[in-house]
Amino acid sequence: MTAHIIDGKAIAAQTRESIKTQVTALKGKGIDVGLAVILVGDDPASHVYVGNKIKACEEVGVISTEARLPEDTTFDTIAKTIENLNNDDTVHGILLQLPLPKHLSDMQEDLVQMIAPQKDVDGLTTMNAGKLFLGMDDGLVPCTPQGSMLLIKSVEQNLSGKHAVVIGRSNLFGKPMAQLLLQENCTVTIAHSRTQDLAGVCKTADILVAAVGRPKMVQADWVKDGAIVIDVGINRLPPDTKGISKLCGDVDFDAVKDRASAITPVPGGVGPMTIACLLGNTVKSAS
Ligand code: LUD
Repeated sequence: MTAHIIDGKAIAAQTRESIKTQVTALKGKGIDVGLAVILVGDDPASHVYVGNKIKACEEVGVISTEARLPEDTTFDTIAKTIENLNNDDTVHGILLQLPLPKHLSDMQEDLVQMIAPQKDVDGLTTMNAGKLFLGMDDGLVPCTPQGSMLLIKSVEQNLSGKHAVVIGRSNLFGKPMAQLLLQENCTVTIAHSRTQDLAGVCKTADILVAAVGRPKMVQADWVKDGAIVIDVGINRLPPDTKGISKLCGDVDFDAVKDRASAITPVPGGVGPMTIACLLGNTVKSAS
Protein backbone atom coordinates (compact mmCIF):
# COMPACT_ATOMS: atom_id res chain seq x y z
CA MET A 1 0.00 0.00 0.00
CA THR A 2 1.20 3.48 -0.67
CA ALA A 3 -0.26 6.29 1.36
CA HIS A 4 -2.43 9.16 0.26
CA ILE A 5 -0.24 12.23 0.59
CA ILE A 6 -2.23 14.91 2.40
CA ASP A 7 -1.74 18.17 0.54
CA GLY A 8 -1.49 20.74 3.33
CA LYS A 9 -0.65 23.48 0.88
CA ALA A 10 -3.87 22.95 -1.10
CA ILE A 11 -6.08 22.55 1.98
CA ALA A 12 -4.53 25.70 3.48
CA ALA A 13 -5.26 27.58 0.24
CA GLN A 14 -8.93 26.50 0.42
CA THR A 15 -9.09 27.53 4.07
CA ARG A 16 -7.63 30.95 3.22
CA GLU A 17 -10.28 31.43 0.53
CA SER A 18 -13.07 31.03 3.04
CA ILE A 19 -11.26 33.32 5.49
CA LYS A 20 -10.92 35.94 2.79
CA THR A 21 -14.71 35.97 2.39
CA GLN A 22 -15.12 36.54 6.12
CA VAL A 23 -12.52 39.31 6.13
CA THR A 24 -14.37 41.03 3.28
CA ALA A 25 -17.69 40.69 5.12
CA LEU A 26 -16.17 42.31 8.23
CA LYS A 27 -14.78 45.11 6.07
CA GLY A 28 -18.35 45.74 4.89
CA LYS A 29 -19.30 46.27 8.54
CA GLY A 30 -16.45 48.75 8.95
CA ILE A 31 -14.06 46.35 10.71
CA ASP A 32 -10.53 46.04 9.34
CA VAL A 33 -9.11 42.80 10.75
CA GLY A 34 -5.67 43.43 12.28
CA LEU A 35 -2.91 41.08 13.45
CA ALA A 36 0.24 42.14 15.31
CA VAL A 37 3.25 39.83 15.30
CA ILE A 38 6.11 40.27 17.77
CA LEU A 39 9.38 38.73 16.65
CA VAL A 40 12.36 38.94 18.99
CA GLY A 41 15.90 38.13 17.86
CA ASP A 42 17.58 36.54 14.86
CA ASP A 43 16.38 32.95 14.71
CA PRO A 44 16.36 32.28 10.94
CA ALA A 45 13.50 29.75 11.07
CA SER A 46 11.29 32.14 13.05
CA HIS A 47 11.97 34.84 10.45
CA VAL A 48 10.85 32.48 7.67
CA TYR A 49 7.66 31.50 9.56
CA VAL A 50 6.76 35.10 10.41
CA GLY A 51 7.47 36.16 6.82
CA ASN A 52 5.03 33.48 5.62
CA LYS A 53 2.43 34.70 8.14
CA ILE A 54 2.69 38.31 6.99
CA LYS A 55 2.39 37.23 3.35
CA ALA A 56 -0.73 35.19 4.14
CA CYS A 57 -2.28 38.20 5.91
CA GLU A 58 -1.80 40.31 2.80
CA GLU A 59 -3.38 37.62 0.65
CA VAL A 60 -6.64 37.54 2.64
CA GLY A 61 -6.80 41.25 3.44
CA VAL A 62 -5.79 41.10 7.11
CA ILE A 63 -3.79 44.16 8.14
CA SER A 64 -0.57 42.98 9.75
CA THR A 65 1.90 44.94 11.82
CA GLU A 66 5.24 43.49 12.77
CA ALA A 67 7.26 44.45 15.85
CA ARG A 68 10.80 43.26 15.18
CA LEU A 69 12.88 43.53 18.31
CA PRO A 70 16.61 42.86 18.63
CA GLU A 71 18.10 39.75 20.27
CA ASP A 72 19.04 41.68 23.44
CA THR A 73 15.56 43.14 24.04
CA THR A 74 14.62 43.23 27.73
CA PHE A 75 11.60 41.68 29.41
CA ASP A 76 10.23 45.14 30.13
CA THR A 77 10.35 46.23 26.49
CA ILE A 78 8.42 43.17 25.36
CA ALA A 79 5.94 43.59 28.21
CA LYS A 80 5.38 47.21 27.18
CA THR A 81 4.94 46.21 23.53
CA ILE A 82 2.28 43.66 24.52
CA GLU A 83 0.52 46.18 26.74
CA ASN A 84 0.37 48.74 23.92
CA LEU A 85 -1.07 46.15 21.53
CA ASN A 86 -3.61 45.00 24.16
CA ASN A 87 -4.87 48.60 24.29
CA ASP A 88 -4.83 49.16 20.52
CA ASP A 89 -8.38 48.80 19.10
CA THR A 90 -7.10 48.26 15.56
CA VAL A 91 -5.34 45.06 16.68
CA HIS A 92 -7.54 41.96 17.01
CA GLY A 93 -4.80 39.37 17.31
CA ILE A 94 -1.40 39.38 19.03
CA LEU A 95 1.18 36.71 18.39
CA LEU A 96 4.49 36.45 20.22
CA GLN A 97 6.58 34.18 18.00
CA LEU A 98 8.39 31.50 20.03
CA PRO A 99 10.97 30.57 21.07
CA LEU A 100 12.26 33.80 22.60
CA PRO A 101 16.03 34.35 22.80
CA LYS A 102 17.79 32.25 25.46
CA HIS A 103 18.19 35.06 28.00
CA LEU A 104 14.37 35.35 28.13
CA SER A 105 13.44 31.67 28.22
CA ASP A 106 12.62 31.68 31.95
CA MET A 107 10.26 34.61 31.38
CA GLN A 108 8.62 33.35 28.20
CA GLU A 109 5.53 32.05 29.98
CA ASP A 110 5.06 35.29 31.95
CA LEU A 111 5.15 37.30 28.73
CA VAL A 112 2.69 35.01 26.93
CA GLN A 113 0.27 35.40 29.85
CA MET A 114 0.30 39.21 29.46
CA ILE A 115 -1.52 38.91 26.12
CA ALA A 116 -5.21 39.79 26.45
CA PRO A 117 -7.08 36.44 26.13
CA GLN A 118 -9.48 37.89 23.50
CA LYS A 119 -6.45 38.74 21.33
CA ASP A 120 -4.46 35.58 22.07
CA VAL A 121 -4.57 34.06 18.57
CA ASP A 122 -2.00 31.44 19.62
CA GLY A 123 -4.41 30.12 22.26
CA LEU A 124 -1.67 29.97 24.89
CA THR A 125 -3.13 32.03 27.74
CA THR A 126 -4.62 30.20 30.72
CA MET A 127 -8.10 31.37 29.65
CA ASN A 128 -7.91 29.83 26.18
CA ALA A 129 -6.00 26.73 27.30
CA GLY A 130 -8.64 26.25 30.04
CA LYS A 131 -11.54 26.63 27.61
CA LEU A 132 -10.01 23.99 25.35
CA PHE A 133 -9.52 21.70 28.34
CA LEU A 134 -13.18 22.13 29.36
CA GLY A 135 -14.44 21.68 25.80
CA MET A 136 -15.84 25.21 25.52
CA ASP A 137 -15.96 26.37 21.91
CA ASP A 138 -15.69 30.14 22.42
CA GLY A 139 -11.93 30.14 23.08
CA LEU A 140 -9.01 30.38 20.69
CA VAL A 141 -7.31 27.06 19.87
CA PRO A 142 -3.55 26.88 19.13
CA CYS A 143 -2.96 27.03 15.37
CA THR A 144 -0.74 23.98 14.73
CA PRO A 145 -3.02 21.48 16.53
CA GLN A 146 -6.08 23.05 14.91
CA GLY A 147 -4.45 22.74 11.48
CA SER A 148 -3.33 19.17 12.16
CA MET A 149 -6.89 18.22 13.10
CA LEU A 150 -8.21 19.71 9.83
CA LEU A 151 -5.69 17.55 7.93
CA ILE A 152 -6.77 14.41 9.82
CA LYS A 153 -10.44 15.28 9.11
CA SER A 154 -9.64 15.71 5.42
CA VAL A 155 -9.06 11.95 5.22
CA GLU A 156 -11.26 10.58 8.04
CA GLN A 157 -14.34 12.32 9.44
CA ASN A 158 -15.22 9.83 12.18
CA LEU A 159 -12.37 9.39 14.63
CA SER A 160 -14.49 7.86 17.38
CA GLY A 161 -12.77 5.08 19.29
CA LYS A 162 -9.54 5.33 17.35
CA HIS A 163 -6.24 5.21 19.21
CA ALA A 164 -4.34 8.44 18.70
CA VAL A 165 -0.73 8.72 19.82
CA VAL A 166 0.81 12.18 20.09
CA ILE A 167 4.57 12.25 20.48
CA GLY A 168 5.41 15.50 22.27
CA ARG A 169 3.86 17.28 25.26
CA SER A 170 4.47 20.98 24.71
CA ASN A 171 1.94 23.67 25.59
CA LEU A 172 2.14 24.95 22.00
CA PHE A 173 1.35 21.59 20.42
CA GLY A 174 1.25 18.24 22.23
CA LYS A 175 -1.14 19.11 25.06
CA PRO A 176 -3.71 20.98 22.94
CA MET A 177 -3.50 18.33 20.18
CA ALA A 178 -4.38 15.65 22.72
CA GLN A 179 -7.43 17.68 23.81
CA LEU A 180 -8.68 18.06 20.23
CA LEU A 181 -8.33 14.32 19.63
CA LEU A 182 -10.16 13.59 22.88
CA GLN A 183 -13.02 15.86 21.75
CA GLU A 184 -13.29 13.64 18.67
CA ASN A 185 -13.71 10.62 20.98
CA CYS A 186 -10.26 9.19 20.31
CA THR A 187 -8.44 7.16 22.92
CA VAL A 188 -5.42 9.39 23.40
CA THR A 189 -1.88 8.57 24.45
CA ILE A 190 0.62 11.38 24.96
CA ALA A 191 4.10 9.95 24.48
CA HIS A 192 7.34 11.84 25.05
CA SER A 193 11.09 11.52 25.56
CA ARG A 194 10.67 9.43 28.73
CA THR A 195 8.12 7.03 27.29
CA GLN A 196 9.18 3.41 27.60
CA ASP A 197 9.09 1.43 24.36
CA LEU A 198 8.12 4.45 22.27
CA ALA A 199 8.25 2.41 19.06
CA GLY A 200 5.87 -0.17 20.54
CA VAL A 201 3.43 2.50 21.71
CA CYS A 202 3.45 4.21 18.30
CA LYS A 203 2.84 0.88 16.58
CA THR A 204 -0.60 0.69 18.26
CA ALA A 205 -1.71 4.08 16.88
CA ASP A 206 -4.48 4.45 14.30
CA ILE A 207 -3.53 8.13 14.22
CA LEU A 208 0.10 8.98 14.87
CA VAL A 209 1.10 12.60 15.39
CA ALA A 210 4.81 13.35 15.69
CA ALA A 211 6.09 16.61 17.19
CA VAL A 212 9.48 15.91 18.69
CA GLY A 213 12.04 17.80 16.63
CA ARG A 214 14.17 14.79 15.72
CA PRO A 215 14.70 14.28 12.01
CA LYS A 216 13.19 11.02 10.66
CA MET A 217 12.78 9.51 14.13
CA VAL A 218 9.55 7.70 13.28
CA GLN A 219 10.52 4.65 11.24
CA ALA A 220 8.34 2.32 9.16
CA ASP A 221 8.36 -0.38 11.87
CA TRP A 222 6.86 2.13 14.35
CA VAL A 223 3.75 2.49 12.22
CA LYS A 224 0.64 0.29 12.12
CA ASP A 225 -0.56 -0.71 8.66
CA GLY A 226 -3.09 1.83 7.44
CA ALA A 227 -2.40 4.45 10.12
CA ILE A 228 -2.87 8.18 9.50
CA VAL A 229 0.49 9.87 10.12
CA ILE A 230 0.76 13.60 10.81
CA ASP A 231 4.29 15.00 10.80
CA VAL A 232 4.59 18.22 12.76
CA GLY A 233 8.39 18.29 12.84
CA ILE A 234 10.36 20.80 10.81
CA ASN A 235 14.06 19.99 10.89
CA ARG A 236 16.73 21.55 8.73
CA LEU A 237 19.24 18.93 7.58
CA PRO A 238 22.94 19.87 7.28
CA PRO A 239 23.74 21.30 3.81
CA ASP A 240 24.43 18.73 1.06
CA THR A 241 27.39 18.85 -1.34
CA LYS A 242 25.69 21.67 -3.28
CA GLY A 243 25.28 23.65 -0.06
CA ILE A 244 21.49 23.19 -0.03
CA SER A 245 19.94 22.39 3.34
CA LYS A 246 16.70 20.47 2.97
CA LEU A 247 13.80 20.38 5.39
CA CYS A 248 12.64 17.11 6.83
CA GLY A 249 10.05 16.04 9.35
CA ASP A 250 10.11 13.82 12.43
CA VAL A 251 8.89 10.96 10.25
CA ASP A 252 10.97 8.99 7.77
CA PHE A 253 8.56 9.88 4.97
CA ASP A 254 9.91 7.60 2.22
CA ALA A 255 9.81 4.53 4.45
CA VAL A 256 6.54 5.29 6.27
CA LYS A 257 4.53 6.17 3.15
CA ASP A 258 4.41 2.46 2.23
CA ARG A 259 2.80 1.58 5.59
CA ALA A 260 0.43 4.43 6.34
CA SER A 261 -2.94 5.04 4.66
CA ALA A 262 -2.32 8.80 4.70
CA ILE A 263 0.67 10.96 5.56
CA THR A 264 1.58 14.64 5.58
CA PRO A 265 4.75 15.80 3.81
CA VAL A 266 7.31 18.31 5.12
CA PRO A 267 7.31 20.97 3.80
CA GLY A 268 3.78 21.42 2.48
CA GLY A 269 1.90 19.63 5.26
CA VAL A 270 1.16 21.03 8.69
CA GLY A 271 3.18 24.29 8.27
CA PRO A 272 0.82 26.01 5.81
CA MET A 273 -2.16 24.92 7.95
CA THR A 274 -0.66 26.61 11.03
CA ILE A 275 -0.71 29.85 9.10
CA ALA A 276 -4.23 29.40 7.72
CA CYS A 277 -5.52 28.71 11.26
CA LEU A 278 -3.76 31.80 12.56
CA LEU A 279 -5.77 33.85 10.06
CA GLY A 280 -8.91 32.01 11.13
CA ASN A 281 -8.26 32.79 14.80
CA THR A 282 -7.64 36.44 13.98
CA VAL A 283 -11.00 36.65 12.19
CA LYS A 284 -12.65 34.91 15.16
CA SER A 285 -11.16 37.53 17.49
CA ALA A 286 -12.33 40.36 15.28
CA SER A 287 -15.88 39.00 14.90
N1 LUD B 1 5.37 30.35 18.07
C1 LUD B 1 4.56 29.01 16.26
N2 LUD B 1 6.80 28.84 16.97
C2 LUD B 1 7.07 27.74 16.06
N3 LUD B 1 6.31 25.91 7.02
C3 LUD B 1 4.83 28.40 13.95
C4 LUD B 1 5.50 27.32 11.83
C5 LUD B 1 4.99 28.15 9.60
N4 LUD B 1 3.91 31.69 19.23
C6 LUD B 1 4.13 30.82 18.27
O1 LUD B 1 4.36 29.44 13.50
O2 LUD B 1 2.28 29.10 15.81
C7 LUD B 1 3.25 29.50 16.48
N5 LUD B 1 3.09 30.41 17.48
N6 LUD B 1 4.86 28.12 15.27
N7 LUD B 1 5.40 27.40 13.24
C8 LUD B 1 5.98 26.44 14.18
C9 LUD B 1 5.81 27.05 15.53
C10 LUD B 1 5.59 29.43 17.10
C11 LUD B 1 6.21 26.32 11.24
C12 LUD B 1 6.31 26.22 9.86
C13 LUD B 1 5.71 27.13 9.03
C14 LUD B 1 4.88 28.24 10.97
C15 LUD B 1 5.85 27.05 7.54
O3 LUD B 1 5.59 28.00 6.83
C16 LUD B 1 6.53 25.65 5.64
C17 LUD B 1 6.01 24.27 5.32
O4 LUD B 1 6.00 23.42 6.22
O5 LUD B 1 5.64 24.04 4.16
C18 LUD B 1 8.03 25.63 5.32
C19 LUD B 1 8.76 26.84 5.78
C20 LUD B 1 10.26 26.77 5.49
O6 LUD B 1 11.06 26.72 6.46
O7 LUD B 1 10.64 26.77 4.32
